[in-house]
Amino acid sequence: MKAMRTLVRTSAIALAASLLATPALAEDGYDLWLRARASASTQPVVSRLGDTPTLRLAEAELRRDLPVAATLPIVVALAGDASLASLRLPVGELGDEGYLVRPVTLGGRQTLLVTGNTDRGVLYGAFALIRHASSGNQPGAANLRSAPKVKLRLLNHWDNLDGPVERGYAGESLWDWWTLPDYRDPRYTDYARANASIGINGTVLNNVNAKADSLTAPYIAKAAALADTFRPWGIRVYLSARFSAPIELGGLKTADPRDPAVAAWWKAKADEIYRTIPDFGGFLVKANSEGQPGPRDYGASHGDGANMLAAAVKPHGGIVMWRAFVYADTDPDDRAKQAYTEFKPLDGTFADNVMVQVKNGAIDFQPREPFHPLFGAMPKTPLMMEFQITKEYLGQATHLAYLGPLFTEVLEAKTGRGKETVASVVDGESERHRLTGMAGVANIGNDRDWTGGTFNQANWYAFGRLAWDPLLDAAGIAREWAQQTFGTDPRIVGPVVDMMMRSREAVVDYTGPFGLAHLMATGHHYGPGPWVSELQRPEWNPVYYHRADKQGIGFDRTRTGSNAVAQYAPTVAKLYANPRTTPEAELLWFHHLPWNYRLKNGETLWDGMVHHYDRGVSTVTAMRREWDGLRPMVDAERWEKTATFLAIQEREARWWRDASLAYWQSVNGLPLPAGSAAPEHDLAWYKAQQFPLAPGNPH
Ligand code: GCW
Repeated sequence: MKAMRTLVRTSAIALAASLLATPALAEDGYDLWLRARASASTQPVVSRLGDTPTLRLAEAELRRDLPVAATLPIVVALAGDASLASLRLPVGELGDEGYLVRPVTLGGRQTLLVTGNTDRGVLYGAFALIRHASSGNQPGAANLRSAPKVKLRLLNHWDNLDGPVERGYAGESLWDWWTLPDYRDPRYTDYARANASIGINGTVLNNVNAKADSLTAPYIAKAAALADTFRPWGIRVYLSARFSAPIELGGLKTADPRDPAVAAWWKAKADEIYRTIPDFGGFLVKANSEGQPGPRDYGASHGDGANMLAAAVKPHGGIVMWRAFVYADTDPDDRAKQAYTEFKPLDGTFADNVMVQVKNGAIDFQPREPFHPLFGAMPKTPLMMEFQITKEYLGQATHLAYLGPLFTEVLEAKTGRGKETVASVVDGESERHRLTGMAGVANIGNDRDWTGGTFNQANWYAFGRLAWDPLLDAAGIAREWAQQTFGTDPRIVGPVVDMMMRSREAVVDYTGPFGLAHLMATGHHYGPGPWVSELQRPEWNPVYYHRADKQGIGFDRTRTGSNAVAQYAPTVAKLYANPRTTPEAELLWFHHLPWNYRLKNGETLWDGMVHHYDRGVSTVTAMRREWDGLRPMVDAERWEKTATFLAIQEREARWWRDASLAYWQSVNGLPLPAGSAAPEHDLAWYKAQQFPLAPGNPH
């Protein structure tokens, strides 16, 4: 008995101690950047004029999540509400998604008004005010006004219908297609809310490597259940369409877009979808790329294919996003040139509800690529930007790489046509296109923290913010994310932003400096494989991209090589044609240079490369140290996971460096510069590493 009592008492003490040590809320990252909550003492007074599901959400968000006491009562209302008429608010330029938040006198009372021309605008205004307050500002004095510069701000999920996510590193698909449409996981709502908070207004539910099944009646009903859940949050659903579906589902002999029976099948399919999902957004298509079917199978063009589908959704207001990510196994030309060669001649031939979706660079989401030459080259066609949020080639979920600088570097690039930048092509300013869009390949799965690690959440966040306004700067976005994610104390925000802003360049440095690309191991794309040369198609092999030999390294894309530089506007092409005027960060993307080529700082190319690899590793070491210093200020759970991931990253940065240097040395026979350590193992050891079960790799 006594023993029992002692036991009870000891466990009570242990329990009390553990309660003291454990924060009241589980700090598992589920709340993303939406961690702010109003407390009893800060609970704002919020009222609402008008009644729609979306207005109610705006009201509820503010009531629950405004973290700082608002000195004024808050009113959410549509700008067209009769009681606001006398205020003559400047809402004309807000369009149908913009918002205005400002103090006004309403019915003789000072109030903080959150308004927009539509309820979606009001909801974005509510989130903007919460963001403003969670970043340490006084809500009472808020004067916020913004309208999205880009119309379609979409996530692309590469989710397969049976669960796995292609290039996904955060668990399985969020969508449980099996239990849909009956069971609507509450998490679908949390997903929509997180997206709405950063302005994302559409989502493509299934993989671009699509199965026709997603277009069958049961799957349309499942997609409709998601659409119903997302709708109040201003989010529409889209589907990836498999081009050969008329054969697979419709029993037709062909999917030739010029065949009237094929066009009729798609039209009937679109009608069926819109009967179930009246605000369905449209189709995303990967055609004639990496084994996917498409119009080229029948000698028809990408334009024929896109326009036929566009005609099917047009009566319902839908659109087609046709991907330009094509390269043919029959084409021996430089892979970097093929999308431009295929699509540029089609400029002006697309229907007005088609967008051509172009990856940020001409190869494939590498740690660094020059901007895609199609941006600026198809003025008559609205081009949609495709970024990859999931870090397929940048260390996947474990390596910390904040993609803000990667995204903005591309958006800020000048196309060489007057003042035009990639951002001004994408946001439509350049050619005044009505349709504009930005897509991000999602990094979301059913992991508790959504993205497989706290810092990966920042990439989802940054994508949303840049899709809203492509001119925002990466450091500013990092700061507001850090403030909302870890609190506003400058002693944590400063180091976190510093780590983030160095992180992507570190990955470039330890995986492939000076514009080297596509050096990853086969299939999973995780670790180094610069030696790989035996794959069936030349452009699948890293040796195709780096072309290293005893004399030098790099891909000659000038006139003496593939002449890919000629795909850029003349002023840009001229810069890229000469190694002296090519930015050194992109040097070996455009030039094959001798190992003893002199860099601007006087070093040889080889020594410079080694120093970049060294710097990549030492930056990760420094990031680790910075994070160690934050231990007392971050909750244990999130701190621990990031600390462990940084340890993995440091080890693997060294692996990347050592494996790469061992290989380059086997090619050039050069010694390492003084002070640089020899690789830990010999080349054979690195070559022997195999990871057949790495995640995200389609089988
Ligand atoms: O990034 C590459 C990936 C493929 C992907 C393809 C694409 C969906 O390795 O997994 O397929 O590009 O963008 O279509």
